Amino acid sequence: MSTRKDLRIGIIGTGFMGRTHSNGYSQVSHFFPELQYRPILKAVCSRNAEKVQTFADQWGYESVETDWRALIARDDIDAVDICTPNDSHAEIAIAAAEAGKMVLCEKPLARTVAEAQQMLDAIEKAGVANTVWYNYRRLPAVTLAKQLIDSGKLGKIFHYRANFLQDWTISADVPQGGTGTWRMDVEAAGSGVTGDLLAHCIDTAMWLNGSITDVSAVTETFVKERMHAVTGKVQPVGIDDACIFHCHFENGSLGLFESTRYARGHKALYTFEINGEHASIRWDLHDLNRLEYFDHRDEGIVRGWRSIHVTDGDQPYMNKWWVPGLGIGYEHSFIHQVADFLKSLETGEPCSPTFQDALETQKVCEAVLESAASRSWKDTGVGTTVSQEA
Ligand code: SOE
Repeated sequence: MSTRKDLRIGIIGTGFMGRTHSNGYSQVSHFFPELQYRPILKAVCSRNAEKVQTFADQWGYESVETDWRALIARDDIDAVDICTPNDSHAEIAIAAAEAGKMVLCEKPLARTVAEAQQMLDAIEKAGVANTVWYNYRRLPAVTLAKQLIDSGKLGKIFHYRANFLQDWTISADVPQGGTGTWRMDVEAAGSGVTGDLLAHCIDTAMWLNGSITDVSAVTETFVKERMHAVTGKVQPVGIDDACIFHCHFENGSLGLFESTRYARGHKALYTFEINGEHASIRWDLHDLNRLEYFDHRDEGIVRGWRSIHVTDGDQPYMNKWWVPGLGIGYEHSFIHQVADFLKSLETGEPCSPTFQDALETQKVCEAVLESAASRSWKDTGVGTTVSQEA
């Protein structure tokens, strides 16, 4: 007799993230057959009845809803997955937790620290399983970077450098607000590149290198007014188009981060490099199966950057896929997150990044924006504050 348990998913939102998550649920049981829990695509919700039915048919959801409150009220939903724009994350997550549902929330957790804190309070009060989709942690090369750092191979870490560069908003004709361009509207998104892109870099950085304690940032909004897709009016732009910050980590290392949507030629260039006493590593989303590693302890005549193709069975997650040497893609990070979430239900361990972890990232993002606005250093409230110790 099968001992498998169903996890009945209700997903809210049918955009880009609705698709990546749905693919994760659809694939996971094929590749992680040992897991006790199996996701069931129970219901999908979106306000547009025609669109949501098309999405349900395409992905195999059993039913549709056009009001998220109706989805949350259903007895046949165990876990609510939030794939809506950022301005509805808090309301939905809090209501879902109060209804006793597990909550999986797309990043960033919220628009502000205050919202994120309320969400965490609701989750903790309800005692429900939760996770936030900072998916890049679960690419095998990034997870391998974590293993190398934790094993002490790099030694003391001095520098952490990350970029997330895009170029899709350079034209002043790109509107703000509405489907597809809500990320340009500060009301819907909370911020620009800081919450959308740097939040990824910050999540990875704090996972790999510990807490960011204080920051000094500069932001710029290159196009000051844009047409709003909903109101049809030209309105001031409230988001940061670009952000650069430097920071201290709790372990004494220095961080340098840059993100922009104005780097012509770059569509989604997420890179990081970490320099330690003995070794360095670097990674590039455009070559996501590869981790570069330099170890000063190598014999001098062959010392140099190693290019590790992270596709072998003893490397993270890769025994689940094809055969050594064959790569995987962006979508696998979401499949891995679903697998790890399902595993966490078996073990009772949290599935990081949890709402608590994502609140820490939110604190760094908010400190970055405050620092830029006030042209001064800001403590993040995460970890021990270096500037206060000095
Ligand atoms: C923005 O273009 C975006 O889609 C982000 O919202 C995602 O989080 C990032 O992974 C890719 O870029």
